[in-house]
Amino acid sequence: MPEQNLAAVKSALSEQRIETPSWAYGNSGTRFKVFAQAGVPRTVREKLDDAARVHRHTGAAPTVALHIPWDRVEGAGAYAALASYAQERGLRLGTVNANVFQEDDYKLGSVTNPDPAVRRKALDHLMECVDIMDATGSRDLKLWFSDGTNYPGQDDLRARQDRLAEALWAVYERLGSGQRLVLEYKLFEPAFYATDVPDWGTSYAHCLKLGPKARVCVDTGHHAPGTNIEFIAAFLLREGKLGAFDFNSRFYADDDLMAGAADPFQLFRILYEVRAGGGLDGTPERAAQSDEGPGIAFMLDQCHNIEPKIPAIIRSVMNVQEATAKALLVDREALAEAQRAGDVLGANGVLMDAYHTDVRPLLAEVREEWGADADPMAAYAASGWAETVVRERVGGQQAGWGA
Ligand code: LRH
Ligand code: MN
Ligand code: MN
Repeated sequence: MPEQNLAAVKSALSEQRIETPSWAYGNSGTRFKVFAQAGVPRTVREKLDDAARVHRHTGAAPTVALHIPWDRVEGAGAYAALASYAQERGLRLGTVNANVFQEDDYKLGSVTNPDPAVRRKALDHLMECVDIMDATGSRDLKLWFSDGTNYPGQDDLRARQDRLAEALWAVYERLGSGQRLVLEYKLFEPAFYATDVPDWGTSYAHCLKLGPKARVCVDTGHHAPGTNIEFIAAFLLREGKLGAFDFNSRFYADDDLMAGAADPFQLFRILYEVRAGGGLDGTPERAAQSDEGPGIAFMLDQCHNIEPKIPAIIRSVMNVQEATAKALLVDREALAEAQRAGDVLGANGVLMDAYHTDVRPLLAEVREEWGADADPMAAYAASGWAETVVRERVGGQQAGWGA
């Protein structure tokens, strides 16, 4: 590869940031059983301590997504203090994930509930999340609603969309400058007949009406099997509406396994479309200050039920980086040439050449260049952190998910 191209690939890699989810550090898992692990964080601060280890070894994960109420801290100035705690560890607090899916009041929905008092309560929580963003300096509010119905006729589908639009508008109006909302969709579960935000089209339609600060969040585990997620990414990016990814792997449904574990080729295809659409352009620092430009948040949304958590998160960050590096290696000129010539096999070959490249040595090199570890997994294992936390942390916290 020409020197110049290599420099561009390295520079794009060094600008990519991958946000890790606070809930992946705690004891969480499937709804059938949470296998508690020793040494997991008992407090939000301990989750940040673990996240700092991931960032230290990978050099690519400086922000941590919070989930409210799982990460709620009480008292005046508590979130600002948490932000300072993060900063002292080289981290920033990232996306604030709202949670209106775990209280009895939400049995029939949150913002789409037929009862106005329940809708009010849900909206109050969303507003609280924006207050928290003000204190933490977070850019994005992530909205995922479990709202929906289990039986035909249970509620009016159109009225539920009206209620959703009303709540979204109220939140949108409350956003400050530089803040955004990202609306996540999910095909099904826990609602089985009709989910109120089941797909990217529904999310897109709401975001389009709301305006430029509203974008779609694509959780890779939230689609029907066989869905072409890279098409969704390409389309949304073209429309300026791709706000965020929640990366994880799935074999069957919302499995929340490590990103790039089940289908690294799919992750490559997605990241190639992101690159082709300019989604890797621009520094995250610049994007964080603005609701303009691509500003895509690359997040993980995973649970680690049987595998050790910190190494699993490190591995996931590396998997996203490897897919990104391969996407950056695609020879765009050769591809365009083959496409123009109608050379089907040649064009496919250009993509596959990049996919089959072993990018691990390149990533080891860039990590060292930016002061992280060439082999983050080995460096973490050698650091002694796992042994220290098992010794010092007794009685790890349940993340709140999947119990
Ligand atoms: C829903 C979801 C959403 C939540 C997270 C814990 O399945 O992906 O992003 O906030 O899980
Ligand atoms: Mn998600
Ligand atoms: Mn999910």
